[in-house]
Amino acid sequence: MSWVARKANIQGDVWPGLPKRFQTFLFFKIRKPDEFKTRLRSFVDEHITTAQEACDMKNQILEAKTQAQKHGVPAKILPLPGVNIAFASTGLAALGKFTFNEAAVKKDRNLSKIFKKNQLRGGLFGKGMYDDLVGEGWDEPKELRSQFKPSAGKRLIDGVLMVTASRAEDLRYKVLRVKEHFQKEEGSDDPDTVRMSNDPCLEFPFTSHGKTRPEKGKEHFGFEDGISQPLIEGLDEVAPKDKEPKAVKPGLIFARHEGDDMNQPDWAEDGSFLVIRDLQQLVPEFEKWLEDNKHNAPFAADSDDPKEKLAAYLMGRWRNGTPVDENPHHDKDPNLFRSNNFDFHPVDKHERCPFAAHIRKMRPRGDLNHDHAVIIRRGISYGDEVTPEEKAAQKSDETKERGLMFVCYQSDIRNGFNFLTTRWASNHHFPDRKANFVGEHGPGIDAIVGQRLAHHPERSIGLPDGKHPTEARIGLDRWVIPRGGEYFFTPSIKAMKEYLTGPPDYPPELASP
Ligand code: N7H
Repeated sequence: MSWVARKANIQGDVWPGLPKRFQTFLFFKIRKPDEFKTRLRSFVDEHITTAQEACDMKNQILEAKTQAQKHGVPAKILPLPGVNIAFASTGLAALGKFTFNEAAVKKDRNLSKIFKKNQLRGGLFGKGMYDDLVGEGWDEPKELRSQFKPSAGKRLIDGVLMVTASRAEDLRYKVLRVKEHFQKEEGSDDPDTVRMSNDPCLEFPFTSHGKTRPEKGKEHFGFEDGISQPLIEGLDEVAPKDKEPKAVKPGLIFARHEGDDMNQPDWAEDGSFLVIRDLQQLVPEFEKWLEDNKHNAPFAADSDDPKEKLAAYLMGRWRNGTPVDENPHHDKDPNLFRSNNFDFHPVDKHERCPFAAHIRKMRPRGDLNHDHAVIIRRGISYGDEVTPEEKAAQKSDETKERGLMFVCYQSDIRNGFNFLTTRWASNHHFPDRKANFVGEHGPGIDAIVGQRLAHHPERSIGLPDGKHPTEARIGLDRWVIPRGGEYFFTPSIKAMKEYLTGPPDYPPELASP
């Protein structure tokens, strides 16, 4: 299949991303699998936004911006709603397309063959986020939202419908249409008089909402986000600049492509694993810490703006996006605002970008010979702006939660999200082999998403101080609270029209957890 054909087969949020100022996450539970399958088949053509359609949307936005610039007027916001769907392992099991009972299935010769041919590989996907991250001790159950916790041993989420739009009213309209598609009474097809069923094939146990901040592009800590994404061979046509990371094999994101070693079943081709994670951000606390510590960091203390320099050290970019590797002194050069043209060389030093800065931990570029743990990020902020009262108290109001609905895609959760979080972000000694340059305590934990187990050292990062090895270290607080999430698989269009909506592979008693 050519890449042109694939664009009509891939869901658009995976690549190139759905344009979104507003997003609703409709987490669902499947009640009647057969009816759900029938409705899903027509839903795919009527509502799912493919990569091809998402590319067309992006072109329309670009054209509107060009026209607006030409006429010196603000660009018109185009509605451009989008919809994608993804399934948790429990959702695939509800469709009879995944089994948790491997041992029992393998006792039957026929089922055993089916298992070998069709079972989606990936132990973490099978387990789900709760069992994975609580089980391993990373997530604290008390901090997780109830919807992400199993109830009476049962997981509550079978899948997610993600609806996006550029205007709130278009989003509301599209969400209604999506719900109606799965929940209206049989035959009630006129949108003006639609009747919702009392016994629908799908329930929505809960819904989350994301919206971009008034300062578009910036997340709640005030950093420009969504700058650096991996370029994908065969899909992204732009050539990377000299120091930018090279394009990656498509198999790091898409199943059954070059670079994907998971040996997934045929039906999974062009699909991608999706991770959604609710990360609450303590913004006033983050600002207070910067204020309190701005004079404790060498070089920051005597810079023009110590607080901003300290923030830039933690992130690896100034808040306006300027990479500290390209300019550690200030953020005033407009050519660097969204630059991605850096590789941390010379990698035995961190005079410009601390080894433990968030972007260096999460995409180590020159620090690694092999770019193997790569994700595409599609997150969106949620919650309201910090109030003047919170600012004055330097403390988040418990009733006003805000954060990031972190969303990412990869062909293997263990080598993508899970690896980045547990092996890189949370490990004081990554990037590896830096002890000679930063001292025995290592580069430090990721200030944004590093998680700490009880037996781990206190949170800290090493900072440049002009010495060799550097000696300066600064203790960190925790400003991001993981509130739970789930692991999903985003199938291709073809998989949803054929395999997934076909007859079950296993009887319900052998499929269910
Ligand atoms: Fe991170 N932030 O807004 O503060 N992230 N991130 N992230 N992140 C990046 O380059 C942020 C999180 C990655 O290619 C930027 O687009 C926040 C998780 C990766 O150079 C900013 C949260 C994971 C990159 C933020 C959060 C990652 C990246 C710079 C949570 C993985 C690309 C802007 C609340 C498990 C690195 C940009 C590269 C960049 C923020 C979470 C990964 C500003 C607030 C959980 C791979």
